[in-house]
Amino acid sequence: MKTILLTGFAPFGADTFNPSWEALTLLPDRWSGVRLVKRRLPVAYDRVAGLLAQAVEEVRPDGVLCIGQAGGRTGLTPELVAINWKDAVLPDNDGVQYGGVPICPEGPAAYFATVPVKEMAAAIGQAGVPASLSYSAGAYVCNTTMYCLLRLLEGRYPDLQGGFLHVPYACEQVLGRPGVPSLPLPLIAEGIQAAALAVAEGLERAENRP
Ligand code: PCA
Repeated sequence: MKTILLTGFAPFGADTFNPSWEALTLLPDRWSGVRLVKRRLPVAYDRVAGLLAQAVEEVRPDGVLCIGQAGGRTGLTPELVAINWKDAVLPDNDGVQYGGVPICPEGPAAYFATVPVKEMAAAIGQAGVPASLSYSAGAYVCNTTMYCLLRLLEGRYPDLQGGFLHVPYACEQVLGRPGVPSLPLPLIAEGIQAAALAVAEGLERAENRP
């Protein structure tokens, strides 16, 4: 049985709800031969790397999929790439703000996801949930999280796959904001579940290759 570590975030900015974490609370711990372990991360540039490293060490999963909210997107979007850059007007929940600096001055310019992003987008779509591949995770805390995750895995856990999935607002977040795209939370949860299964199936296929 494959174990996938799923992380979601606390609310940030003007929001009091973050669908990335709330959707994870709707998912089972085991299903379809996959074990899902869930952790909530703070929206904090300087703390996510350490907390992720702790969680990976403790859980020893086969794959890690970090999840965050991308308000304004219309579907779930597996991220292809994380860039070595922090740049956002919005401070994080610790009050830290970066206006264009590298995450890791000695690190590479970018890391590609090692989870199968195209298969994930296809699997989410097949589950009836809007999805497409994204080529930018932005330059706020989610991008930092993805970059630090992939750097951690490359250095210490080269057999482990990692990636990031952005999810849109849940419907309850956009009440009174006509025109802002959203999806029902249970649908976001189904899409995450399909993505996690695609990661686990990809690992199994790779193992069974002659
Ligand atoms: N989304 C933010 C950080 C936390 C979250 O859920 C982002 O896209 O960077």
